[in-house]
Amino acid sequence: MSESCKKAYITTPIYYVNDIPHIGHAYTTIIADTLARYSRMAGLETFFLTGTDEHGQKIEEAAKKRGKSPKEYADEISGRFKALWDEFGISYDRFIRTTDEDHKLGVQAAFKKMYDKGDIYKDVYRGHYCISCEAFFTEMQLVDGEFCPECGKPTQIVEEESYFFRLSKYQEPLLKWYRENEKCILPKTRRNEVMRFVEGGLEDLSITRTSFDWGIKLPQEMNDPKHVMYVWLDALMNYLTALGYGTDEKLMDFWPARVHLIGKDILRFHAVYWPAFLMSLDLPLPKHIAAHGWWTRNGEKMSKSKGNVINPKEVADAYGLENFRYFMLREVPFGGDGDFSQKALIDRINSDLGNDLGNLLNRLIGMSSKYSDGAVSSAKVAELYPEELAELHASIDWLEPLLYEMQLHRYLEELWRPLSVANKAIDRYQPWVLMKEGKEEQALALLGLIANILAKVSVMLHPVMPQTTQTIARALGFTITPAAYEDLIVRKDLLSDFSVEKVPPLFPRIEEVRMAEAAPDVEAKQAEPKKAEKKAEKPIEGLITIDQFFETSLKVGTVVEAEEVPKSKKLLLLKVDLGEETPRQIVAGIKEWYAPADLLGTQVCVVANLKPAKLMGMLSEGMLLAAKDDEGLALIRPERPVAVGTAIG
Ligand code: ME8
Repeated sequence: MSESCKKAYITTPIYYVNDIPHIGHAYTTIIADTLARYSRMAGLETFFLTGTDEHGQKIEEAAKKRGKSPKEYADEISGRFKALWDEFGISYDRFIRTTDEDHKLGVQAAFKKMYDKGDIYKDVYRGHYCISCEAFFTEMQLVDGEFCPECGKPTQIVEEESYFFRLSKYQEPLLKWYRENEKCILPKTRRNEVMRFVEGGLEDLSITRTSFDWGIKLPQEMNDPKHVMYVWLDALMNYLTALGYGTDEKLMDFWPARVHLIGKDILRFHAVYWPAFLMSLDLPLPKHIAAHGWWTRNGEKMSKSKGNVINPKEVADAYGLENFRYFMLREVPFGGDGDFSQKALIDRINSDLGNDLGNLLNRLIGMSSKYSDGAVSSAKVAELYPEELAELHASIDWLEPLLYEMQLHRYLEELWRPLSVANKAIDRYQPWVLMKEGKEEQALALLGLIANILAKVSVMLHPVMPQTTQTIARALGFTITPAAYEDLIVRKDLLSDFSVEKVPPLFPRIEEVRMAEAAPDVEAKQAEPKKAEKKAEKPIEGLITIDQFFETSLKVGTVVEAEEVPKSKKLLLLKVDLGEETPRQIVAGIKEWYAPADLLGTQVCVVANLKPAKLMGMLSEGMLLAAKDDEGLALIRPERPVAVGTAIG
């Protein structure tokens, strides 16, 4: 682990209990879980915190609507978050609730400390308040003089006695912190945004309310019982109280946090208010505040009223929890917004996971059982395949910094490079040919290379797909542990000799969408049809559904053998490697346009699930895709070489 400290404290936001968990919450939590798992595997003492944010007017009102007390209501929704994270195997060390007793005491202790220091004073507040966002806005920030710039709901003018935090005092220290710590806010573009905001001037912040009850009271010795704390002061403090701040401080040596993971919606609170509170408490500032982008569905914000909220459990049940984890991290560059699409998820499962990773393992299992009765050795790998091994280790060296910069999609992209090295090595050296030619040592060392690639990729993929990677490791005779990380990744050792254990296919191909599409969007239907919809007045005939399309399995393969069919003017007999145990035999009517020698080693696109047929007495197990015009026939080929067996779609 290159970041020096031996402890890592990783947090998610604590989620409001006025909403049920959806894929946005799951996204943040899964990223944080991945970082925590990596950090533990890399030998760091790790503390991973998540939880729920339960005070404030919004929750008080939501509870009232349901005829419940705020606490009863908070218990119910908080329980749902916790149950989901437990079901998802989220490896949190504490699930904090802002209604926890030690949290309340810690917040009061912090308030007292800031007050004694002179950073909190009493005055009268008059401002525009949005209940939904629990935030005040200036006249200038309001939309049309009334509506909240964040959520669009009407704001209220609130005038009340309030305690204020001297935020203005921290304007310069904050700017200094941003300037001196290039990576304090990630992605870096967000740091610029925050700096512009702070340079615009900071006003003191109202941090107590008298207009509602459901919150933490001021410390008793302040003798001012009508005030409760502003929810954001209460909520942000969870990052400290979870470590025992103000009560039993035995975990405080985890502070400062390695990373506060958040969505971009709450950046201002974390990147401006929070460090200012910490400075006031004389505590060090977090190393990183990392803000990811927003998940939408069909380009729209998800909301309960639109009925388009995606339930993460439904996705996990339909497509597999770990596949879903991989997809979320791989699909969208960290910081950018992403639109959830089942088609994109299916593509990632079938292509990245099924073809690139799963097939490679199947090929190793198949070939090793055929050539060496399952025995695999690393003994000759370094000597016979030094370039491939160097490429593998070069990719791995890149990975950790990518993780620390929250470039999770690039981390996974880079991690797939060694898989492509392995798939290409098989195509290039063709172990079945080596075996035929009696070059057994080379063939078996190639299997050793593939096993080591799979092993190291599994270790680095482990934090994202904890169980699947243990299954791969089991097939390769080891278990993923911090010790295995140390050996295979840090010391770059190779696997000890082992006998391959056959495991069932890890990523069975998914042919069709498995979840119902979003319920009709009532609001959108009532709105003006969009331009694109207007254009599509005349329906295109013969349309098929995505399910129908996926009924055809199209794959890329490499021609490994080609010869003419005797006595036929039209036919060539081909063997095409589709990443399966043995190449497919395909009889293709392309002899008029292609000579066998031109085809050898080139890639073609194959209909892979066609019923086998006999042509001139020869079995044909697929069909090549081609286009024919006046000038003749042209085979359809990928624009660049891709791994054999890659699905087209
Ligand atoms: O803001 N896409 O809680 P919250 C991506 N209690 N991420 C999303 C998302 C989406 N569509 N929707 C929600 C609060 N999130 C406060 C936090 S912390 C001291 C207090 C995720 O329930 C994302 O992480 O509104 C976002 O920042 C968080 O949920 C907001 O959760």
